[in-house]
Amino acid sequence: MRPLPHDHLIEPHGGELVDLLVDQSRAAELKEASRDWPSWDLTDRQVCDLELLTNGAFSPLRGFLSRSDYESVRDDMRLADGTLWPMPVTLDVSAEFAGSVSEGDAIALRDAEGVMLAVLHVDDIFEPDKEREAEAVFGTADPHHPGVGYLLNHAGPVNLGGRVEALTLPVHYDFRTLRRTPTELRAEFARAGFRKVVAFQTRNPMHRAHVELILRAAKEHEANVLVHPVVGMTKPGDVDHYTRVRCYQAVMDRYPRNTAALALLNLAMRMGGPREAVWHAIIRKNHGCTHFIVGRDHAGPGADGGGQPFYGPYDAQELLQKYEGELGVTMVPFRMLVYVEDLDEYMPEDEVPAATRPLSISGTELRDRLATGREIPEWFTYPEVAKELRRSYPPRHQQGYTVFFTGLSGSGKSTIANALLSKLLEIGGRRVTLLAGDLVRKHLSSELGFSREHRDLNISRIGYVASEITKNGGIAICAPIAPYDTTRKAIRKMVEAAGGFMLVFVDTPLEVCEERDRKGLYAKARAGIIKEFTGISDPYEVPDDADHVVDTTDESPEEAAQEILLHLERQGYLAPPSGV
Ligand code: PPS
Repeated sequence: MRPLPHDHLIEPHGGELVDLLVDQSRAAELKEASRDWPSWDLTDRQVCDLELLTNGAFSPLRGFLSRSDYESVRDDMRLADGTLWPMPVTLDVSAEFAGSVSEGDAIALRDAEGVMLAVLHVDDIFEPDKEREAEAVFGTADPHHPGVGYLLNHAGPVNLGGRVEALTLPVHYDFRTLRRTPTELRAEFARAGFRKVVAFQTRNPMHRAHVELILRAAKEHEANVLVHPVVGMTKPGDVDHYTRVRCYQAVMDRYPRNTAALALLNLAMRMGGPREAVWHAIIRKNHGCTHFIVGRDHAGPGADGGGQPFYGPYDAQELLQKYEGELGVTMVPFRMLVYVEDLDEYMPEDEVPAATRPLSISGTELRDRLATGREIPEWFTYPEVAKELRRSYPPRHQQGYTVFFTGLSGSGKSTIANALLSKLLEIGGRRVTLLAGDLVRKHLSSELGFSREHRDLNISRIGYVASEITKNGGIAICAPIAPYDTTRKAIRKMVEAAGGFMLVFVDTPLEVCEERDRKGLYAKARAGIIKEFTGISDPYEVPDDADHVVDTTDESPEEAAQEILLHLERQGYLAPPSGV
């Protein structure tokens, strides 16, 4: 194998952009040699980091931080040679994997499909002090902070540091023309004659306030605009990037012709507030920008366990201001813009004249308006953005949901589920699937018995199918015994990520079920012919989170199904009468 080039790991800011992609012959050589090397399967975050290392967005980094760089970044926001760098970019691995590697080894870095993306030449193997890192980088060790939660609860215990040689950039199949490397964007700005470029970072859909803010910044600094949203990893619960990018595209012609560009950044955010703002500025400088907008609560992590914000709203502006000279990026600070109805104008919140009425709509309120199909005013967002959001977030009565029955054998689950199915089909306009216990046991779980392990497997299969139906806008009705609380809760979580979920506990007492004994199973269970029978020789954990409880000793199946229908109506899941 050819000896490794002796380049330095780092270059100061202002140097050439780093490009870690090797040529074809070196790539072939590395691939051949990698047959004998250990392989590390990169996490989603690590794939994002590797992409930005490879394409130079993280210049001057040439690899994952070694111990000395890591400690220096953590404590002083600088690499060991003094270059400003605020965020640890580390390759965390399991203790087991770290045990299979020695300093001086090379390892293959692979994506989830097993494609070899790069080689790491391991210089350093070290265990980070995670609490200390959290305190130093994020200012807190509270795991409610998403960056801290990731570090403490997900990241592996050992870091591998060293230089990277990349064979290929990770492949993206979506919005390909918008994914531009720092080199490509710099070249594009040069071609377009953009000398000054102000970058706008975002992880949210852009509404009128954002566009107004960017236009003001551009005018003030006589600069062109780069709308540079993050599409890698943002804050859990954010609007998905497909929807957001369609929204960004929809408003690009609101900027004066030939003065604005849109490109996507596959960054894995840490929600690190002030330090992250400095990091974002460095990344934008690498993409050829001269100015960087920092608004209120930049890269904010949300609230701590006590409901308090982790950072002050303008802490990020203050920190970046200290370093803008050193970085050669002009920070463009912005106060929150609000809409003043009397003047039909957006203005910073602290400039609103007394006796006028500032308006704004929070993210929560916007979600609520979408869910209930209420109007989204034009002063707040452009009709084309509202249309995209409505496509992705239809009102509740067009969203998918799951009605999940639980209860003892013979409690009446299936009968009520069938009655509900008929009623929903009579109303019409929706696709409904009944995952009846016996059909599931026949088609999905025929090999399973009734041990805890098998029951859990059975329920998680039902939950998975229900979540897929829900995600695709259908209605799933499930009616298994589902005796275990933790399993039911896991299903709720999975389905709620895709749409609505309603847990119905059919609370028919064991004595009543046993007396009915429609299938004769209770008698067999009592006689010990059927083992592990729920309620007799196997547990049933009563739910503490049921959205609706039915007692069939008082209610007929017809009445119970009607009650559930009314519950669904109250929650907004039934279509309003036509014409409304
Ligand atoms: S589970 O626990 O949710 O996986 O069970 P489920 O898939 O709903 O299957 C329950 C039906 O299987 C019959 N059956 C038993 N139930 C409980 N315990 C044991 N050991 C058992 N063996 C067979 C029973 O008919 C259940 O149907 P339902 O409709 O609930 O009466």
